[in-house]
Amino acid sequence: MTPAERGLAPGLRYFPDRFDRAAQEVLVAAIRAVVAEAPLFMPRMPKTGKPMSVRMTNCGSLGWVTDKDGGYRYQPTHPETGRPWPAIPDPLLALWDAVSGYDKPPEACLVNFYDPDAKMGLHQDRDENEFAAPVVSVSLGDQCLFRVGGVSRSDPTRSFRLSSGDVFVFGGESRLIFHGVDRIYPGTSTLLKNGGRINLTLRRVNP
Ligand code: MD3
Ligand code: FE
Repeated sequence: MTPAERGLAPGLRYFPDRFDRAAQEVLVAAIRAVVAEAPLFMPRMPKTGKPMSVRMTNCGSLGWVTDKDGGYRYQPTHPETGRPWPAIPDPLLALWDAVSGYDKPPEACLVNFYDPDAKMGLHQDRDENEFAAPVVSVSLGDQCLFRVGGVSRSDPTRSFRLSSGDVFVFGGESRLIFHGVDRIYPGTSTLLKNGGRINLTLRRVNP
């Protein structure tokens, strides 16, 4: 069932298998090059310093980071190397142009890497200064159980499986919905040599 068929909020668009296998392999190679330049780091929750189970890096002029003392934020440099983030790979810029409906390019591409036991709790993405731009998400590797709700935490949620190559666009009334990743299904893709899942999210931070 598609998100629309499940009655999901307007503004959410789903492009199953937007990237075919060959295009997924090109993306993975590009992301490996990003990770070589900007190593995955372990994000920590504000105040408690509790590590998240997802490892992260970024490309683009800004990257999303979080640590105990600084909290959630976007910054132009890697938190450990201090170097600028690498450029966003061309196929992702082309995807943004094709599906975002927004006239300026994305500033940030957050790269989330999930081991088989990683997950991400229900949350909103609200660290950006521009909510008129959508968030565009690309899934690569193992399938996951993705959950989306409404704009209030207490709104009912629905779950569905995301597969490698799938693209979601969260715009309009869906831009501030709660969402999370409840589990990874190990061994459901041969794309990544050592398994796991990569999620890429393209974001416009400033209007
Ligand atoms: C709905 N990532 O990085 S992607 C995140 O699969 C994040 O790694 C998840 O949530 C992942 O913040 C989910 C789907 C997604 C991303 C951003 C959204 C859904 C969204 C922003 C607004 C609404
Ligand atoms: Fe999110």
